[in-house]
Amino acid sequence: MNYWQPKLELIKRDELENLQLRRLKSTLEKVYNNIPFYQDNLKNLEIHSQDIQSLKDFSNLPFTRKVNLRENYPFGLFAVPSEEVVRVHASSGTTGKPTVVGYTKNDIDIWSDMMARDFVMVGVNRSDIFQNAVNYGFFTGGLGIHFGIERLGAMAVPSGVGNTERQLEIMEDFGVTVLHCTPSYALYLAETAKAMNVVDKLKLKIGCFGAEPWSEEARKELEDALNIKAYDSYGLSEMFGPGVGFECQEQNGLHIWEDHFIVEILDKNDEPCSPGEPGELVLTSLTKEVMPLVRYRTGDITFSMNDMCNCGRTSIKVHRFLGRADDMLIVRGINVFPSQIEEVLMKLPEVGDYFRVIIDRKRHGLDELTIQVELKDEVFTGELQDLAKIQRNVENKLKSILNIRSRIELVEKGTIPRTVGKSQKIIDKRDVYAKS
Ligand code: DLL
Repeated sequence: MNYWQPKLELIKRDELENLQLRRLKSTLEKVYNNIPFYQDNLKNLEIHSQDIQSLKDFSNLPFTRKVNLRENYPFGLFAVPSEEVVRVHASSGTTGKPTVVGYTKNDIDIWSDMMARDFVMVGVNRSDIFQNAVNYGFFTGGLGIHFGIERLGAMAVPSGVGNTERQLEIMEDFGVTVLHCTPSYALYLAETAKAMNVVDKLKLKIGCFGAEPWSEEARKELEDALNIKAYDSYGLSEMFGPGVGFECQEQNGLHIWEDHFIVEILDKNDEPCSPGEPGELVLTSLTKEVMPLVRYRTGDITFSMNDMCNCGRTSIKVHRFLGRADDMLIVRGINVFPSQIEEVLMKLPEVGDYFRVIIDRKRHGLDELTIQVELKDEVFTGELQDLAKIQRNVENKLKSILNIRSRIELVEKGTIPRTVGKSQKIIDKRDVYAKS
């Protein structure tokens, strides 16, 4: 089986645009008639759903932001009565109330098919045994992925999070062939599998990793360590959850399903970026019933790739995510993305899989960037001068890419805390100082 929904996955561009326009009109009707936030918003701008006659008119519509979800906590953006809502999920930010999203039975169906599409795309089939090692709760990665596995008809192993050794025991005993978790947890699983000497006993062949940014180097590392093909999976609770974008077997960019979303990538002035030019991904949902969102600013930075994909799927492809607009650190006036740091570090043979960026404002209000880097065990020769050499090398490599000098702190393997879910790679201490 190559495609789950071939008609939609291989749809011609003009047919796709007709479908998008039809679905957009019905989405606008829905939000206009049922959601006070959009009623106010669109009325203020004197926009009526009938005004949208082509996808070009679309750019007149106002944006929706995460803060609008918070302001309407918990159910203020729901377009249907609560009798029709069969599930909610929530995602917690670093501050304030979580954002809550809801689903009708039909929303869950669409989401499950979207996930099944993704899994088939990377070669999963009904005979696979699929371990989902993420949190089953408000996080959409638990039930969202789970329902997709069941929809496809593979065997779901809902191992959840925690107890890494037990996770590996299950993987071995059940003959698990597909693994889904965050890439940072996958690295930890790989590290533990090596220490337990079980890698050769595993039957894994495919890894689907997502929910946080990761690098091409991390992919290589995971593929080698676990003998798998590793695929990037992107999604956000506001747009169902996982499944929105997924790599195909080309492993070169993520397909975003344009029958369900209108995709825009916008620059600093909110103008469309050309292919290859990084900008913020803005999504409009076309099929969601409980919480349709118009021009939602994801905060995620990527760029579109304009070549036709060899897999035959016609939907747009975007490059793996470079980070979030709000992850971008401005250090002494220079923009720094943690993904750039990761890319440099993962290429250095002495460096392990974990790093942490600490940014602080100490002397004379100047920002200082410290990067804690875990070294591989074998690098510790006991000779201080060897460490100093590595430190200088890491510092210079980073300087040449980031254009600012950072302080490198080499630490032993195991020093940086392992996480079962999304990892926290940046510790920004500057606010604390600003307040004091
Ligand atoms: O993380 C949904 C998900 C679950 C995706 C499992 C993939 C796998 P939220 O908790 O709402 O939903 O967080 C969404 O996570 O806006 C991105 O900033 C980030 N993110 C998700 N996937 C990727 C990825 C889930 N593949 C937020 N690469 C998004 C980079 C990602 N960032």
